[in-house]
Amino acid sequence: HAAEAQRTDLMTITRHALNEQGRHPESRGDFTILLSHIVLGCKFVASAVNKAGLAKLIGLAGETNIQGEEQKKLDVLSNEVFVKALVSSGRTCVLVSEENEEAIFVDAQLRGKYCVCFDPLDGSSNIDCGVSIGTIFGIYMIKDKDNATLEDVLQPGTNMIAAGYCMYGSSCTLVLSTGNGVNGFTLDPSLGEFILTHPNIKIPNKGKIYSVNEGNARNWDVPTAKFVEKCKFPQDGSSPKSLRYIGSMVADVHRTLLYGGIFLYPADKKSPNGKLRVLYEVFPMSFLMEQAGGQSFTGKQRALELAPTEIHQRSPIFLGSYDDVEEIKSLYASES
Ligand code: AFP
Repeated sequence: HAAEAQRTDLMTITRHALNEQGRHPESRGDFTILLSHIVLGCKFVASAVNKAGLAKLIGLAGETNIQGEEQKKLDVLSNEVFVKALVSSGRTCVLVSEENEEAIFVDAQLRGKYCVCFDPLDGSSNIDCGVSIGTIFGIYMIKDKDNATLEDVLQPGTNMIAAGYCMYGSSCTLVLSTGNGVNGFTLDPSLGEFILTHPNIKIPNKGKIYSVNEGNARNWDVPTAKFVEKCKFPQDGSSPKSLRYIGSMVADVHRTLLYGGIFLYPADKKSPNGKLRVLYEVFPMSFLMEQAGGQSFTGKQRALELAPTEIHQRSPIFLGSYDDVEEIKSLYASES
């Protein structure tokens, strides 16, 4: 249709959230407001990341230190923007950030019903070479606003009501689930709006890609080693899988979600719990994978059923296409 060449009916992320709200007649728009504050944080980081290279070369306002310190600053800056945006939304109660050792309890007069666990700038070791990085977030409902405790953020991932990530890559994409499938929105820089570009994302049942830091191979356990061996030397007549590993979880998971395959950060002898953090890496990504028709497994159980006891706890993780995760599950099952 020639008439479709220029789209005029734009589904912004706010419009989408308002539509979703229609499914919950009791809702008063609190989630939409919370989301708009998260989106503000993402737009800020997107713009700051774009300028990061320039800041280093020519020094942007106030940034006189050219010893590579703006990299650290970008983490810290992004965190401050997110914390302030979340608190000022008036819709949050407990916040957990990768950047803060302790959980943040919002002052009583600004308290709302949501708890947000987030990593404001994940994969930050990739900033200096311009590789994709991202923000990850998971959202819970508070049990009792007047008695907020750490228990409110130490819930199993199955209690999450929404999760998402924003990838700062060749384009800026925000992927979100509120428990009703997964949708992807791309930032139109000329409008400053996230527009629905990837409606109802479903991960292929089986993929041709595996994604892992193979430099850790000598410390892997037997099921992980067997699995990767099978990716390279399949015994069932199928073609070997391709290896893709960026080292930036958002980018590796985003590719896995769109193209299919498996992403793994397993346990190894040196790191018995792997590297990735349960609250703001493992849970949100597992929630999105399941909502897209894939699976997520820790080596012992369904990842979302983990019951965390510490806010910065780590867990091994295998997530992606349903059939590919099924294979690693059966390798662990035959091991025990
Ligand atoms: P950085 O923030 O230090 O770059 O770590 C990124 C990360 O937490 C995650 O985004 C990657 O998936 C993972 O670490 C990569 O870890 P390895 O460098 O050990 O492969």
